[in-house]
Amino acid sequence: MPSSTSTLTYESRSQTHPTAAGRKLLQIISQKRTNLCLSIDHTDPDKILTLVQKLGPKICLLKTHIDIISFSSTTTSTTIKSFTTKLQALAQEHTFMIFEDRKFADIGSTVQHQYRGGVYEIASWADITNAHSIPGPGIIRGLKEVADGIGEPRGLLLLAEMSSKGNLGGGEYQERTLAMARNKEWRGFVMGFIAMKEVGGGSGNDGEGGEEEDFIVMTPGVGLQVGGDGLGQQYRTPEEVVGRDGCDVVIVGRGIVGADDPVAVAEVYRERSWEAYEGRVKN
Ligand code: 6AU
Repeated sequence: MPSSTSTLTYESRSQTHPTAAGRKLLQIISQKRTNLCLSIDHTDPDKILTLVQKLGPKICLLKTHIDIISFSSTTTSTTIKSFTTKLQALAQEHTFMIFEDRKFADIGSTVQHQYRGGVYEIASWADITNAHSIPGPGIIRGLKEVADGIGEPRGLLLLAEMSSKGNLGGGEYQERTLAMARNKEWRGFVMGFIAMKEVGGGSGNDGEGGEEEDFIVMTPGVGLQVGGDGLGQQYRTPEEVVGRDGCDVVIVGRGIVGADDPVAVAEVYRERSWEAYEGRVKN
């Protein structure tokens, strides 16, 4: 019987994770005692930088949607490059990684341009990005070729299931996404999944050699109470997501960004998500 990754500590996984980005993230999680990813879904670049400066100590990962930011509306000479350079400096200062939530979904050749080039040059500043598995393995191969040319650890998450009501993921789609992720060709690149519960994991599940397989599961749709947003988003609590369903990193956007006191609320999310993890690995 394969053992479950969700019973292992972040610290032990940080020694053995097959991707460099995954090892770095698991080390940060373990050292800072935070499995909280902040989804900074703001459109004003200056507000983002101010908020990230305050929230940096609470998080292991900052998730961006670079294409929702209104760079043209700023009065400063902020360019995209100087903005992403500032984010990288904040990541260095507060020890967190950056995840651009680009959700690539095209053929390998097209995503290479989208990842490397355009106005955002995502591969140059984002440690982690994500992709849909719908186009087939060529999307992973294309992204990996770009990542390999960067010279810094780069990790990819595949979307196995979404948090939104009626999404087509999960079930057989998730199984096929997992099978795609297991290909040895990208063992050092595909670090995990966006999913709603633990995916894969354990010894004897790697397809070859018998080493432990370890996919980091990051989960959006997390709130302090169960609920929704009227546009299909569905919220579950940190206890359900981390404690019961074995996910590793909680992704929280509006629950923190829209709060009157984002720092105090982020601490509640951090504490509850961390305690849910501690309870899980003790059992
Ligand atoms: O906490 P929220 O609802 O304000 O924000 C959730 C964030 C948003 C979504 O684009 C993203 O998480 N997201 C994702 C990701 C991270 O890939 C997948 C998904 O299934 N649901 C989801 O909400 O920035």
